[in-house]
Amino acid sequence: MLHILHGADLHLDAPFTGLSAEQARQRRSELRELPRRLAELARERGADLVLLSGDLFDGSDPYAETAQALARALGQTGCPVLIAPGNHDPYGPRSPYALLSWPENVHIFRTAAMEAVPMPKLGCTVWGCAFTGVSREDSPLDGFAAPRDGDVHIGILHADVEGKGRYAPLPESDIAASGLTYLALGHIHACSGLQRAGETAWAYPGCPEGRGFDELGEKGCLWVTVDGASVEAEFLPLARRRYRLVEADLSGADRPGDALLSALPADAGDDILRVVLTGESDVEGLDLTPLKALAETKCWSAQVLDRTTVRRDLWSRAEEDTLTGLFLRQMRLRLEGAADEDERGRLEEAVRFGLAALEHREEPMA
Ligand SMILES: [Mn+2]
Repeated sequence: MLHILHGADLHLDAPFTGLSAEQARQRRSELRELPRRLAELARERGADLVLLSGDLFDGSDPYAETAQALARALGQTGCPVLIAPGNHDPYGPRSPYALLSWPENVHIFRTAAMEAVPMPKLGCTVWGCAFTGVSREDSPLDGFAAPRDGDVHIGILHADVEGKGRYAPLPESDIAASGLTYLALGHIHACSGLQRAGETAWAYPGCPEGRGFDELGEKGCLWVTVDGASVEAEFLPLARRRYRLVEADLSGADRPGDALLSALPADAGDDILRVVLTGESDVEGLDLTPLKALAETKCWSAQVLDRTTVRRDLWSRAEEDTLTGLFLRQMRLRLEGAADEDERGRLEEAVRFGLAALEHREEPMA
């Protein structure tokens, strides 16, 4: 049985453009901690292999301390580490992969063609290749087939499955023909979960830390167990901070701050939130600055966006000789006969939805 810790797309030294300069600096230093936590995870769980499928660095010229911290951490995994450089950190004579001295247990793939690294103690062979420039338009597995020699064959690549573009487009048919038991991929930043093409299982772990609101929620790596032909994968969260979207409905709220606070999740202390204010608000020209400060008492960083609509006088058109007028007169009668507050609330909501539908506006948020 083989236990593999599979990570990709760390993007160390990413600029974190959505944050203040101070917070971006803090994020970069937190990101630099990621390899250490990855190594700890490998050691604690007793991994047989660590596979890192490219884009470890955001650019080919990372800070020296970042590359050194990565090399140091990877020396502490207690097992072989294999790296397949990606389009953000291609292998080249001036890349940190060539310039830095890496610990003995770290193997870096250096060629665009597939290279075999036999692991006799583990009864497996790891095949991998590298981006050697910022793009490649061929499939790295074109014509590739691992020998049927009784070994378990594992692959590691930075590639774009079913992609058409410049980042190693990889047809699923090439994966199916590869003879690999597991293919550890990098490039796509959302975790794919375990996929299958023919007899080959493949997966993208996604990036282990989000860098913006297009990389939401829990992020991490994969713990892959290979037992003969059977492959299983477990997602392990690793992100220090999550990006999350939150909606705060201000409808009927006298104090927007209270509505905002009650919408914030209790476990967001370390997270980066985008709070979208919705609903009908009586407050014209909401002041977002104090609301942002208030939100940041419950999370690490917040953006606050105003998407509220100003409350309209619902009944102003009740006397019109139109369908809208008829609808409003009917609803007014029902409201007058409402048995309790609950029913009143539901009817008022029905009026808002009905008006939105009749006027072809977007439905108000319920
Ligand atoms: Mn990437």
